[in-house]
Amino acid sequence: MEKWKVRLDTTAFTRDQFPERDIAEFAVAGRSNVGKSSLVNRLLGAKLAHVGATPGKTRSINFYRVETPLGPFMLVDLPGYGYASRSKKERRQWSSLIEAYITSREAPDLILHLADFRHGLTANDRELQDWISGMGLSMLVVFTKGDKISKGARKGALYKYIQSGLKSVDVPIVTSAEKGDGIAELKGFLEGFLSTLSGPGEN
Ligand SMILES: Nc1nc2c(ncn2[C@@H]2O[C@H](COP(=O)(O)OP(=O)(O)OP(=O)(O)O)[C@@H](O)[C@H]2O)c(=O)[nH]1
Ligand SMILES: [Mg+2]
Repeated sequence: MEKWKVRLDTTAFTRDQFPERDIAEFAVAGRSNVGKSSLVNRLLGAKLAHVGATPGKTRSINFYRVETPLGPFMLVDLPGYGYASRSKKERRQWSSLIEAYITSREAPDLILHLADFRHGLTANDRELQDWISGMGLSMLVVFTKGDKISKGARKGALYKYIQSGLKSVDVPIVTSAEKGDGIAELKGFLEGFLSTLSGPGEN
């Protein structure tokens, strides 16, 4: 697999700062602290996104432009949801920014829905899944922090989560941003997905 070339394209705090939607776009969504920015860094092979030990690290929407042998795409790191101890006003601002991102311009081609492999999908995650799928958008569930579960127990845990019902265009990928597990698989999936997208505006 060839290396991807990446750069931070745009940091948006308001809807008028979103870049034009002229290439494929994949967004990374999930609860606060689930490991979105860590996965973005690991996937892109660069320490571009800020990672934090306390939830609520990423407050802006960050657009990373990625060049691959199959064409360019934008990888979008979203702020996390479900962090209860923020003020109500702040939580509203976040969800309205994310809603604006999804609805005010052409929606992303795929949403990577990240969930902590130790917990599976929470009530908040299910709300997100219902909302996204209700709009007819595609999601791939990606489990994070896979290193926290012993290798022998991973298959069983994955099976249990699939059984409990989740919306995903393919079998969820179990990753570890820390150890690198599942990263090549996710890269391969995204390249495959990219190659299925076509039409005016793409590439
Ligand atoms: N063990 C382990 N820890 C991880 C992994 N990925 C992320 N973390 C840790 O989880 C914490 C949160 O990581 P972030 O990448 O900042 O999470 P985020 O989802 O971007 O968080 P917000 O921006 O606040 O929504 C950090 O302390 C990371 O070091 C992983 O694969 N394994
Ligand atoms: Mg983050």
